[in-house]
Amino acid sequence: MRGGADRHDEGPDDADARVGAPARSAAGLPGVGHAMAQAFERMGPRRSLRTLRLVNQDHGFDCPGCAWPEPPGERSVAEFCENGAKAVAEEATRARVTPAFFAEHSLTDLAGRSGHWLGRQGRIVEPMYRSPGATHYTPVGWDEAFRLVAAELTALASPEEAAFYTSGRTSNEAAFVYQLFVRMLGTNNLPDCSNLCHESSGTALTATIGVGKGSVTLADLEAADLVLVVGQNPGTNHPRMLSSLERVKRAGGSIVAVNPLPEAALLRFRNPQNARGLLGRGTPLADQFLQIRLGGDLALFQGLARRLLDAEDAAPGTVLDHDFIDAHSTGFDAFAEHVRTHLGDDEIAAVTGLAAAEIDELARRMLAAERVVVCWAMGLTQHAGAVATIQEVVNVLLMRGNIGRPGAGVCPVRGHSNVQGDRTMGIWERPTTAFLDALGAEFGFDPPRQHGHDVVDTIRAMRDGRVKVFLGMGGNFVAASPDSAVTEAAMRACRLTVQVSTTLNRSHAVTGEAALILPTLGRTEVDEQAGGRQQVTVEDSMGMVHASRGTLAPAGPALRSEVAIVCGLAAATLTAAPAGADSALARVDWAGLAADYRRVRGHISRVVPGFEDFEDRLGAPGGFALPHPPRDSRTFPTASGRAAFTVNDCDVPRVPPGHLLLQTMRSHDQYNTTIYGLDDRYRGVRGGRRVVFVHPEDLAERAIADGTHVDLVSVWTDGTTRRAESFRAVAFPTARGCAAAYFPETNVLVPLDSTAAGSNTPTSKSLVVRLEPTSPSPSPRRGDG
Ligand SMILES: Nc1nc2c(c(=O)[nH]1)N[C@H]1C(S)=C(S)[C@@H](COP(=O)(O)OP(=O)(O)OC[C@H]3O[C@@H](n4cnc5c(=O)[nH]c(N)nc54)[C@H](O)[C@@H]3O)O[C@H]1N2
Ligand SMILES: Nc1nc2c(c(=O)[nH]1)N[C@H]1C(S)=C(S)[C@@H](COP(=O)(O)OP(=O)(O)OC[C@H]3O[C@@H](n4cnc5c(=O)[nH]c(N)nc54)[C@H](O)[C@@H]3O)O[C@H]1N2
Ligand SMILES: [Mo]
Repeated sequence: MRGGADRHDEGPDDADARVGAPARSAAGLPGVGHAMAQAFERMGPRRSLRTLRLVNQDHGFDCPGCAWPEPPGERSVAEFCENGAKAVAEEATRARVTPAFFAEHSLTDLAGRSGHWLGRQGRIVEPMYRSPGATHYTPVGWDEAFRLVAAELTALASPEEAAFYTSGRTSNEAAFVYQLFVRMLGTNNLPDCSNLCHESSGTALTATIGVGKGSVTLADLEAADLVLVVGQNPGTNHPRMLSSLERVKRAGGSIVAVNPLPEAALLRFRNPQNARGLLGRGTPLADQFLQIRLGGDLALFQGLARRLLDAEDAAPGTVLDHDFIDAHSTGFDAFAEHVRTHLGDDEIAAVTGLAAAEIDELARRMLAAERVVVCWAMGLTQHAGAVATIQEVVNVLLMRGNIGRPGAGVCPVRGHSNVQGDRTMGIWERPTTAFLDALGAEFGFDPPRQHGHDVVDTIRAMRDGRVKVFLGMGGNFVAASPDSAVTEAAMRACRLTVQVSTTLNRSHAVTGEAALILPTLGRTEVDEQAGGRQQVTVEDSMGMVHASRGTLAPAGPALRSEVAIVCGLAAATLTAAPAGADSALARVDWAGLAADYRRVRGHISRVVPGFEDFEDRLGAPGGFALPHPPRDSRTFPTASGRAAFTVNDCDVPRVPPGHLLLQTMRSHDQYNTTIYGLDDRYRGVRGGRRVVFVHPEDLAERAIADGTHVDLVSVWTDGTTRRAESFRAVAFPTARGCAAAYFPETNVLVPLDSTAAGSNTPTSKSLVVRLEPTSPSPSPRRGDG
């Protein structure tokens, strides 16, 4: 199978990368310099300084960069990072995508452009319509746009023939009215970016501790005496987390990094928020670096669990927290029996690529630590065995009572700035009965009970003609989803696709027969409604809810807020519902909700637990914490009322001879599918993205010289292959047998059916691939970067 986003790149994006040595530390002055250069280029100096001053301040807006929490109280003037500045600049850019632009560029033209080029065209400022089969978008009024959507939705044989995607920047208020609209329409087809992201974490944590969210606060993390950072690259993706890790070190704690790549920031961090970090050598962060093979983490944690059991046998009563295990957990005996008898040392060594002595050392650190936090991100969640792996992490923490007390716990580090809040607001294809009951009681209707489609199932349903209308609340569904060729064909098979967006991306170019682009305000912009100037709210990765108020003038006068767009769509669609439909549907005052978001928050306060007195509590500096029973009172809302030890089998992909495991990851110059630039500074790559990092000995074994161009060919168990063309092989100190390349270019390689058991998340971090050289000799540019 061929095709997808990677085939159409042109211009500078396809240029050969220049490759130099990877960095040995992260941030410091270069980080500040890069942040300012990006901001000045896109926003100009005055706008940059004015805007960046307000990021993550009590009276400013929440950084659209990531979901890492803001420290309470003592915020530094610049509570943002290099990559937050890039995210702000992307939104606050002065470039505009106007109707004249769309008159000039056909859909075919746009589909031939790279993601980098599309994003750089700037902010979309008018609603645009592609009438069925048309070659170009043309301007359309808002009322007409709403009428077009309503006509398609009400013409469907069933509401199940529509799907409503959400990316994670949508505010709580917009998410709440959105899911209300969709459920009043009659479906739970609410796929979201979580399905591609931390779904495995939510699934594993709900099964074991009863809450699908992390159990630590920022204070807990900083009070830990051992922090494991597993499958995460915070130097690029959560730079403000490094300040917390630095504080862990200053307080005498230690840090262990578990990663196939020696990510620069995990090794040494120069904090740009203080003079020492700006100019000095910085703080060495990781006390131990375990260079694990892709997908080896479950075996590592089982090896660790066995060592803890052995230590308990040697000195009974000194290792395990028997009081906790007896009073608060189930399943310990079966778990211990399994760990003792399941994986042998040889298997663990083969799967992890780690020496037994390395795991011994980690076990000693665990035994010496009273308070342990494990942090993780996509390196754990995007594997076939992701849910089992995260459950094994929980097992190891439960053994010594490391959940539900200060300084200890689980810390899945979320991606999008409000992805966790969107889920709390009901953006979920598998809502709980309790949530639906509360929603139905508040609005006097009977919400649909049948579970809906997640992302992968939505693609299958569009491909098979079972879903005909797609609406994307932000994001870039086409480029972010797996199996690009399949996803693109699925999208093109729809009758109507609608994107609510800030900037241009591939999902505007690869559309259904008819398509709409509805341009929306970003987080940085003033949101003026009939009821006055509005604020919205977000929830960070640690369950803190706070307000966000935009301050910049909107990118154009025609832009509408996400809340206003949803309410407009709902008013047009639900009142047009056929006679006999539940009359409650027509009773919601959508215009009133859009006029004053306090009304939306009023509804949220009565539907979503933890939001009682929402409006009043918003005033507190730094916001308020949502309840988390395991953290707050060591109560576990599982079926048994206790935390569950689980038995997990090790399931790693079989790698045939000559093949490698490939992970698809982020460079330092991208935000998911938004490509800011073509460098990956910390990994020593400049000016190009089509690179594949491979261990020098794995290259030598294949007689592929560093710098050779190769096609990446993924092989799937059904015998199909998928190809991404022309990547420069880069000799890199990754774990043996493993390779790494950037997404979204490599999404063409991810088979739609290759997903994690239990969470259905695509296995973007473990693809079986082979390298097929396309150029006989290496190109000569190595080392000049
Ligand atoms: N600047 C910037 N910030 C972002 C984003 C962005 O694109 N740009 N994206 C946001 C989003 S939505 C998310 S979800 C997060 C993503 O944050 P990350 O999860 O840090 O992002 P990835 O680039 O996917 O990096 C995965 C890391 O896990 C490691 N890894 C891969 N496989 C394995 C494995 O099997 N075991 C172990 N132990 N490690 C492994 C990789 O080497 C890499 O260091 O970042 C958020 N923040
Ligand atoms: N191969 C591979 N694939 C992956 C991953 C991987 O590691 N490897 N990671 C996965 C992960 S973790 C995630 S979260 C997904 C991300 O999937 P998405 O969230 O769908 O993708 P993004 O690239 O973050 O979306 C960017 C677009 O969002 C729009 N946007 C930005 N801000 C706003 C806003 O405030 N409002 C609205 N309405 N629109 C806005 C802009 O138009 C922009 O082009 O990708 C997933 N895909
Ligand atoms: Mo994500």
